[in-house]
Amino acid sequence: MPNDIQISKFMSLALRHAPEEAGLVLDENGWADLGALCAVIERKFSASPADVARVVAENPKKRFAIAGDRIRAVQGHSVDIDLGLASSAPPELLYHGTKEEFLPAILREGLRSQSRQHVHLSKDIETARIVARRRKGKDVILRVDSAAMAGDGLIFFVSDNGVWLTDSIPPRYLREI
Ligand code: HQG
Repeated sequence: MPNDIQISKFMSLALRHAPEEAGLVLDENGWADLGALCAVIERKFSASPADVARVVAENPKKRFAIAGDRIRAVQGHSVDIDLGLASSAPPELLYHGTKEEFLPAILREGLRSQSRQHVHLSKDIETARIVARRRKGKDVILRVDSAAMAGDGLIFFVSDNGVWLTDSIPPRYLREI
């Protein structure tokens, strides 16, 4: 029985960051050939296309989308693709989970997308805590005044799996909670 978490991590790597490591090419919207991905996963993990379909369907964060014979990651990319999302009006407040060690820089220069295409924001504090806990150190949760940002003309997107995305966030919209 292949390990679904290992397969999911490999799919995230291939579909978000390093498609060349899986011999894949992403189109301008981030789509890859599903058959080609399945072939790589079959070789690497002895997992079948049905296993890949299960990993996609049962992924707890719904990280991947299949459309016909194509597959893509729905957010989290570092490669330069356009998800083609329409901008959306955000809720009044959004949240960002991070670590205490990053706080001085964040309060000085704002939230930056770092290696990814967007800053990732959570719709509630609990989700932000889960994001923060991925790294070692003391958790910090920032409240984002998304209503004020939208009022100032800054643009938000929401991915198919409910992650809010924006380009960057100046410090004046951030408050530690
Ligand atoms: C920090 C996971 C210093 C930022 C999660 C974060 C998310 C700064 C780190 C998704 C900074 C970047 C993304 C600044 C931001 N100075 N540090 N100016 N601005 N940072 O992984 O939000 O499981 O790129 O706070 O659930 O942690 O992969 O972003 O700590 O949705 O699907 O720089 O990844 O989703 O780290 O996580 P990341 P993130 P998946």
